[in-house]
Amino acid sequence: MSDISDTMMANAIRALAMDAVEAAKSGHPGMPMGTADIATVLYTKFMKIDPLAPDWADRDRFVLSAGHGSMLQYALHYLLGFADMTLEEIKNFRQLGARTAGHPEYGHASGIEMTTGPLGQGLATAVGMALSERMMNARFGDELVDHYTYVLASDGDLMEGISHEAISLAGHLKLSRMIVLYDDNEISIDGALNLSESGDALLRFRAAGWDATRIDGHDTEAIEEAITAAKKTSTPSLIACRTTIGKGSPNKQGTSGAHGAPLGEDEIALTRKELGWDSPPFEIPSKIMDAWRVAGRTHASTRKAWEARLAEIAPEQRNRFERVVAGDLPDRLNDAVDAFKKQLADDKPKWATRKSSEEILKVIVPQVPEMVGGSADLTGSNNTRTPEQQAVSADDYSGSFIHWGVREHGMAAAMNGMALHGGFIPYSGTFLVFSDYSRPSIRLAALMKQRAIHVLTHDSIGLGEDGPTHQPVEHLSALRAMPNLYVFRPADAIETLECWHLALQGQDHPSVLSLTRQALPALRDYEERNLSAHGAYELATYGKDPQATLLASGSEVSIAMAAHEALKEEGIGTRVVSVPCLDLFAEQSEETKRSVLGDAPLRIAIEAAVRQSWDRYLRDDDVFIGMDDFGASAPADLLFRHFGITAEAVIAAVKQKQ
Ligand SMILES: Cc1ncc(C[n+]2csc(CCOP(=O)(O)OP(=O)(O)O)c2C)c(N)n1
Repeated sequence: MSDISDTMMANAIRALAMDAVEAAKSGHPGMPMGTADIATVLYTKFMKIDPLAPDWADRDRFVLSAGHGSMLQYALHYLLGFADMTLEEIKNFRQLGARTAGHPEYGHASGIEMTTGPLGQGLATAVGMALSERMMNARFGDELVDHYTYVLASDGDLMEGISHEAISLAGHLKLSRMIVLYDDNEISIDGALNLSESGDALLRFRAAGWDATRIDGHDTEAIEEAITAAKKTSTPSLIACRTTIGKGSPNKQGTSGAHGAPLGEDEIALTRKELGWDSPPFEIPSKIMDAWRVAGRTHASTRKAWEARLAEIAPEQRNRFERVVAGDLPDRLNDAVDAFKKQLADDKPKWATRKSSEEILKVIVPQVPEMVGGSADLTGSNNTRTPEQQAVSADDYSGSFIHWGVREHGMAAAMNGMALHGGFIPYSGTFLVFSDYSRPSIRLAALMKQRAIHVLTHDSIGLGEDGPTHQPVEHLSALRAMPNLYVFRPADAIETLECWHLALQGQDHPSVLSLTRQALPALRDYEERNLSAHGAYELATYGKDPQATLLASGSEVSIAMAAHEALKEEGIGTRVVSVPCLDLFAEQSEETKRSVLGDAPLRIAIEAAVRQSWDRYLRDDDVFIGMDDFGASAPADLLFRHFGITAEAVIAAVKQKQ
């Protein structure tokens, strides 16, 4: 037995946190100092991880939902012996290029399970991780999948609205392997928590189907007992750990002054005394360091035993496990896509693109069984469920469709958790207009480079009578503004298939599929190449010197085609360029862009939405036909006429220029 106490080990975290924040002259010392005891017990007695194999698929997951306490995670990784978390990195806390960013960033350092910082996201994302664990377990068994998801959450995490969606989902799905350690320090930035909160967190979680206890978050035995008990319950668990923020700082602990500013040299000196910590900044006494490094090796043998088990299972099952964990698509998908493309070219169905998407899912989901569908209570409208897909429930996690309920934000966050966990490709649905409700989580998916596919239907005034509250207007431009998010807006069934294929192939980004409620004509013939892959392509052209290039996406491509045909009758030549993905088009070479845009004297962009994202391709005298205000409640055909988004308007604009 080591003679190093838990408290001495925790003090190593406290010292690293206060010294790194001091060196950076910015950061949050209070949270890591307050939660050091919880983290020490969790990581030395429970966390099934191996710092030498940080991506081991059956590791326990830890999510630092209170991302401002990032030094807690960095200190832990350094002490446990993660190779990439060197002392140099700790000293470079918050500096450009360092792994030790202000908030933990996924991909910057191994062992960081997700990017956190926007409060509430970690807690909600962890729901998707815990759900994935159960779903992978149902598919591959205890031998391969048997781990826990731990979350360290703060008052801010619990105050955010998304926490409601997250805890009710986790409770409903009985995610018993999700354990939330709540840093119950009664302090936030403005001061005491009771300035803005008087609810009972324990009752709230219990009401959602969790077990919940409160303990002294500095009593290491109590922490150990509580986690041991939580692991045994059949419900998700909340452990409210009453802590003192900035624990150890004589003048700042217990106050918001410890939250987000360096303690200052004098206070640090006093804190060292209080903690009995004699070492200079960034030095850890060797006995304490040894104790941490020994803790870091605890599960090396567990990991090796797991690898041995994996090596022994039937090759087919092992290959499938390894493929889905790596996120690779099965080879057979390409053939299935191509065959269906040929069929669509023959059949020329006049489907709404949401319906096309459903028919496509019927073809691809059986080929890609790691796809997990869902909808925020709009399954019949989003067309995201295939007949074979069974719903996932607390009694049976083997299905591949999730009824997320009316929880768009929680759904998008949990989808991120599923993508991060590995083993699944989450796709899900709501109306495009409600992407406003899930946007913060979509943004994190883009930042973390995660493949979450959002099927967003009812994508314009074309949805008709539900009116302006349901008609997206600014959403396409707003979503296109987000880096590393690809917004696909296909024009017909074949384009929808191409866009689905691109979204699936895009392993390092989230995608939006913006789909119509209303039926659309078939516009495309068979072509083996994925024409949508460059974001835009010439769909039709007439005349030696076309008068205009008509650029359009989604449902408006058929309007452009109607105008093109009518003008052709009159001997006036135009080109139609279908633009299923402006984000992909933006990435093309200048040469490709020039050739697609062409050199006709006039460009007309047509999209039943605001003009903003088209601006970079429109010159001063070019024309935009779309929306510049909210929509209205009426049948769709009438609305297109009312707002002047018609072939006649396009024809008039071309003729006016002549
Ligand atoms: C969505 C979101 N809103 C606001 C913030 C800014 N912020 C960071 S920490 C914090 C609250 C701090 O209180 P608490 O969560 O209790 O953390 P503690 O002070 O205990 O470290 C706020 C408002 C944020 N990170 N995310």
